[in-house]
Amino acid sequence: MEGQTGGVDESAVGHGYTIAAVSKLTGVSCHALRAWERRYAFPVPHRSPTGHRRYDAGQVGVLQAIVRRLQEGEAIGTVMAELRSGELPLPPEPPPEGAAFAVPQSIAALVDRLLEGDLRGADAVVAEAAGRLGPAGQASELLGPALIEVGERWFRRRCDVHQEHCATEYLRTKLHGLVDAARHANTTPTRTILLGTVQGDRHEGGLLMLGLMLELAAVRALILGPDLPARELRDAVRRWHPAALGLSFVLSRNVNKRFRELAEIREVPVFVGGRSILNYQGLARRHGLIPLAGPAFEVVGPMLDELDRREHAG
Ligand code: B12
Repeated sequence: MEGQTGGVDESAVGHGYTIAAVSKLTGVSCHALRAWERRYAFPVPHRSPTGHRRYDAGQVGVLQAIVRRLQEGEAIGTVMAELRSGELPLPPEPPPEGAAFAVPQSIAALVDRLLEGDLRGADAVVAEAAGRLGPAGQASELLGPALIEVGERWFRRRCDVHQEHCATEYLRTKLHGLVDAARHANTTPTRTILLGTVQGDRHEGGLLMLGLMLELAAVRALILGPDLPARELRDAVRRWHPAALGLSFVLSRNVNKRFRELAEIREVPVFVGGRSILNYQGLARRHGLIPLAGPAFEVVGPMLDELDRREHAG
């Protein structure tokens, strides 16, 4: 199965493999790939600008290792548990040259410095980026992608947990700094939006990115942080009367249940975004929620347009 590329559209590789290509390369059906993503959180693809799944060469290699274990007669649940615990033998990392996703130089340099514990070196990379990018660019072109790259390296066992924690902590601190500076500069906010993640979801990178983009757009972002029960979100809405609530969905667990709880919050429009929302936009609408798929810098405009439209409608 390894090295078998016949029949796969190579043009897809520059932007990542399509689900059909991965299915051809690994022998795993498209249906199973989507089911494993939901059930075992692997393989989680990147998304093309139009929202289609795109897998990288490393994920294809891991899938091939999984298929080998399945062919040996092992059950999928056991193999996925082996993957999580680090027991599954994995193929070597594909070379970065010509890989499906070549990580831009400054992102790789920043992550390398952080994993070496070299914070001064990391500061130098960030300072260089700050010299050529505004705060939105620093967040969306360097800090956010670096956060994801750290996670990917940890996942591929190219770094240990303490290295990942140190790097993630640094990147979150930098994002907080940008949010703080934008908030100070935003002296006459036009409206307030509450931001959080739902119960069980501890990923706060998306919140910080969205908070930054909103502050830069003259909106006060009250970031409540991650992992909030719906009851707390509802109480916060009743206490502070914001113009809207924005929730980031990174994990796709219990989405149905969370949507049902959020449907009870009727006082303000509830926007839902984040990497998991792509698969659940119809379900969100059926619960009266407003899904916004895409990076924060792209969706802030439509979010504010929607609020304007609702305000004008009365
Ligand atoms: C950092 C990280 C962590 C950190 C989080 C630290 C923190 N305090 O935030 C830690 C180590 C805690 C962690 C834990 C886990 N993680 Co994690 N993590 C990540 C990682 C590497 C980056 C996430 C991130 O910050 N992204 C950066 C942000 C900026 O991007 P974003 O979320 O896509 O948001 C953008 C847009 O979507 C949009 N947006 C976001 N929210 C919103 C909201 C609205 C309203 C709008 C309009 C827009 C919008 O704006 C953002 C900027 O453009 C991702 C890998 C990845 N590829 O994303 C995995 C990932 C999200 N984690 C994953 C998993 C499985 C886990 C764990 C279950 C691992 C484990 N076995 O324990 C736990 C779960 C913890 C929990 N209960 O939540 C999976 C999720 C799969 C899934 N769909 O369910 C991922 C995708 C990794 C993978 N490749 O499998 N994780």
